[in-house]
Amino acid sequence: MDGTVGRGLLARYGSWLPLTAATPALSLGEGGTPLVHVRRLGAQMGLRNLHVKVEGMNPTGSFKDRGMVVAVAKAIEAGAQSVICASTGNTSASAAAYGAASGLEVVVVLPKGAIAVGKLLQALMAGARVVAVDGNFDEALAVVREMAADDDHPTTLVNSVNPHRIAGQKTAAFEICDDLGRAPDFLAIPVGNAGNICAYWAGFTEYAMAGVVEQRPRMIGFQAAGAAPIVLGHRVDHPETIASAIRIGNPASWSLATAARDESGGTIDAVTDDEIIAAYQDLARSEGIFCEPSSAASIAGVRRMAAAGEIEPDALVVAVLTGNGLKDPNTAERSAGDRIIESRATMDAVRAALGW
Ligand code: AN7
Repeated sequence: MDGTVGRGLLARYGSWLPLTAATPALSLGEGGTPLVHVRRLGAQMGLRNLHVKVEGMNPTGSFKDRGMVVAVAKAIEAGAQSVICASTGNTSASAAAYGAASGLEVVVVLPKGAIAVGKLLQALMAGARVVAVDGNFDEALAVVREMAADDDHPTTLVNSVNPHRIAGQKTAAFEICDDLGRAPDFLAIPVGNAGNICAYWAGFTEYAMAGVVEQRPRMIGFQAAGAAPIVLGHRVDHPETIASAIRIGNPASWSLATAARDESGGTIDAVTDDEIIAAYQDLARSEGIFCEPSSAASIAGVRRMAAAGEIEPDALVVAVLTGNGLKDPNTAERSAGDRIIESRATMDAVRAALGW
């Protein structure tokens, strides 16, 4: 331990971040998330070295906190009093929390009725001003970009088009290399607005340039089949998937993401909702790790590639689990099924109900 673990990313990775003497020491304890070797799930896929990076362990339950701590700290440094974002849920939960901790006005613009309930409640509980628009995420992002560009009412945009978000999120790649003592062979990641895949690639590249690691991984990104613009090669006007966090039809970081894919010798592919839900259930049942549906896209993709022989059994694979399953109780309820056994409150009755 270097003495800064547990004090957040600005302290732990400050020398790799765009900080100055005037950047406030903001932290909710983000980063330092577990890298778990998932042996049982790996064995089911024929992979001996499958690991998951459990980003749902961040303070607001997703990887967004890594980018948000930097974006909000830099906004404060620049004198901002207000931040704004569009979101499929996690960005808004994170902006709301870091904004609350900093005394900023937070405005979040959300696609109405399309946000997992936990994420919406996180934003509301933290006191964010929530605007639900009758459009999808891509339309909401267009609105907040316009608002942030207009000087009439100054506010700082904290979506991943803000470069400080990407700077913060690259620290997850550093942590993976620090934990493994090298870079993995494959880095599997869900792709929505496509900021995170670029952030990881930037992190691996910086570590390689500095000689901390020798190689960089192949980046393998996965979109949901109903919201797969990068795979299809064209915008999707009406994206649809059960994985609401990645229901995005026109990713802001599209060209950077394809550059990361190509430079790394990787791929960006689509996985179906059925594959996503199967991976979501298998992670929970085989490993006790409860991620949100969108996060499971990375595992669904790894499973597909392993079955096709595109990932060798001994490859060192890290799949990023971007968010916590508790955020989306409605999807969990539908996936868990009606599995509660009712019984009278006696030992004999409970034993009988169990068939013991
Ligand atoms: C759990 O919160 O876009 O490809 O507005 O919440 O960097 O967009 C969330 C995205 C993956 C995709 N997994 O990451 C938002 C938002 C989870 C997410 C992604 C998101 P990007």
